[in-house]
Amino acid sequence: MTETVREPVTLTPVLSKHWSEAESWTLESYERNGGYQALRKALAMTPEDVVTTVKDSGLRGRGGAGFPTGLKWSFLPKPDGNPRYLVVNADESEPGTCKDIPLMMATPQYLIEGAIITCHAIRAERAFIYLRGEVVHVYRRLLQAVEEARAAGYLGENVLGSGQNIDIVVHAGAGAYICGEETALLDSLEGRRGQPRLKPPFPAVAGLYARPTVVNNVESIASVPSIIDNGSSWFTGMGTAKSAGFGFFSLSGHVKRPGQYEAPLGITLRELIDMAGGMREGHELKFWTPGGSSTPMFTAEHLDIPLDFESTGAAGSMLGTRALQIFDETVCVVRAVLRWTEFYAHESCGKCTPCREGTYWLVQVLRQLEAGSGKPEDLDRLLDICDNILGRSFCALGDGATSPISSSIKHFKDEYLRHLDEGGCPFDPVKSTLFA
Ligand code: L3W
Ligand code: SF4
Repeated sequence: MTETVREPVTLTPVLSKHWSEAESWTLESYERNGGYQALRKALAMTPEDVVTTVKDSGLRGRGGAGFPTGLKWSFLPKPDGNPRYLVVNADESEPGTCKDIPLMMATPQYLIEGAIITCHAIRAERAFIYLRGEVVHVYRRLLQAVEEARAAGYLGENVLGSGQNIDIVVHAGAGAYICGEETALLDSLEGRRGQPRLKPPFPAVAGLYARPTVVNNVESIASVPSIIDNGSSWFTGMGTAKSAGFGFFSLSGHVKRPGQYEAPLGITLRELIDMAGGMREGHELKFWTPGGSSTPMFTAEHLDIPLDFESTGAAGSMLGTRALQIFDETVCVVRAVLRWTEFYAHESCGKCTPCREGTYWLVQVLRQLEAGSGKPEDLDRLLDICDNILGRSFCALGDGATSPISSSIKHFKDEYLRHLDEGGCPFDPVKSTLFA
């Protein structure tokens, strides 16, 4: 059998290409680097042709679920003269996820231009950017970026003389993880308490104010100008057959150079760790998340899994937001899982019983186990509670809360039992800090 030789993977800086330039966030800098040429090109195309280009590019949602972006746009019913909306999900909150905020801070015009092109494609006159409330610096940056785009004629009435009116509203939420779930986000945007809605109907049919609405992640929309500029085959030339293009891989934790690595989908963690200068000196990889804590954890055995939607799924996890949290051998996996589970219990919106009650009890059992005062049967109890949450919750938050627990018990059962044998945590928390 002949072995397929893989081309060496290199970084593909597109959205991050100009991050190191002075004042990269200004419209002047963006235009100097070719910004808003894609909008001119898109406005000369029919909305249907823009949708087809994005469909052909194979762009899939960069917010975690990987739904095909152009297909989602094509689900909108035919225009009937009533409003329809674009809503950009900028409520970045998944533990470890830190790609949208740097993008909005460094080059917000990618998002603004992408949103205007998307409005043209779906025949919407208004886009909302729903931002996490705590990040006041990003809010200010977006307000400034929208203002600059409006003053230059890219937003407002008669955009670039096209006869179309398109505007953007930046809305800061109150800081709740659940408002990153698209229907809870819509409720929050409408002024209600953010809690998920029953689907269907999907937002594409009945979204904001019950009107057809496209909800897309920041990175998905920011990728649109480059696809229009360079064509769909440029995008499909990167990545894998079913996971096309490039994306941010956010490395955090115990690597020498944590940060954003923009690379083709299908790159492996081994390649990314090499790019990040390796693990911190004298330490080795113990466990990692491919896409935030809601994605089942991997170990050193999974270093060569291509980070694309299909391969991560086949290996028992999911690509998620490509938030690669890297932990070395100094970290107690039980402690990390307890910390994530406390987060889910705190952020559970309380609408459904399996998640509201289940995440509370998961924390109680994990606290006992981590302190060494639990019992061996607590492991089965944890799995049993997970069983009662997974697939029985109203939204993905409940399912996500079970991922770190079930995957850590699968890979590190002995470490849970060691806490019981030793009557406490065998790890020194100081050694796991980045400075130890
Ligand atoms: C019309 C249909 N639209 C699906 C749309 C749907 C949505 C998109 C994906 O969860 C995951 C979650 C997190 N007609 C449709 C349709 N759609 N069928 O497609 O839908 P879905 O339900 O698969 O995903 P979701 O509810 O959006 C997202 C995981 O991503 N995650 C990410 C978290 C990210 C953050 C963040 O900080 N950015 O919170 C991490 O793993 O667990 O599984 O638009 O309407 N027939
Ligand atoms: Fe709310 Fe959790 Fe139920 Fe989602 S799963 S609706 S966050 S209680």
